Amino acid sequence: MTSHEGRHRRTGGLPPGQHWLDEPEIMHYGPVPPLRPDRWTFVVGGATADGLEHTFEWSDLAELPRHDLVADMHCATRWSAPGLRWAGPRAADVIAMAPPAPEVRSVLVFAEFGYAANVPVADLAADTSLLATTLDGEPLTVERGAPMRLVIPHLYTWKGPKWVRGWNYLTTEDSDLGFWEQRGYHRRGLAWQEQRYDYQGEHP
Ligand SMILES: Nc1nc2c(c(=O)[nH]1)N[C@H]1C(S)=C(S)[C@@H](COP(=O)(O)O)O[C@H]1N2
Ligand SMILES: [Mo]
Repeated sequence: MTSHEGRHRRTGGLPPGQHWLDEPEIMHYGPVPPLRPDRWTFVVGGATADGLEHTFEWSDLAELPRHDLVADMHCATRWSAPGLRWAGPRAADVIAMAPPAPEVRSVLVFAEFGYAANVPVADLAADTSLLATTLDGEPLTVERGAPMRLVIPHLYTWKGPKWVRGWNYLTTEDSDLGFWEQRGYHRRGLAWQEQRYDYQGEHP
């Protein structure tokens, strides 16, 4: 396992029920979408503070400060991959530009082809939650989610849509569920508490 000492160094421990893989498997449901930056927008809607839908162009998000993050990846199918080096704007900076109404506790983050995931706003707003555009210093490949992918390292990786296109703020009346949440997976998905399935403990 010498590669853990090089580019891919583990940054944290191994959450319960996981085993290490050197490289993350490329994993997603459905086809890889074509890269069309000219038609790309990022939309924040649902219960926003001002009641409006906010649409960002690529150039709007490219102006935001960029942050580096080295993080392990934890897939709910039980593999973890060490030391991925991501960079991009913080999700928190997009929340600041299009904030939620006060009662909002969670979002449905959505991507191309209808993939989506439920994420608590508090997790999305964490300093370590990035809208990554590079991996290991290179622009994301299309298989890894180009042009942009959400990375929330403390949650299982299904909470980080590749080809992310925005999110909707949910109120307690909204029952929208993401792709895996519709199939019985957990609303929060905290890897450290092994929140794989919905029946495993509390969620917001
Ligand atoms: N759009 C989209 N994003 C997705 C998925 C998906 O099916 N569609 N799968 C998730 C899951 S379950 C995992 S483990 C990671 C895999 O990322 P990788 O292909 O870079 O290893 O992507 C996540 N993001
Ligand atoms: Mo996964």
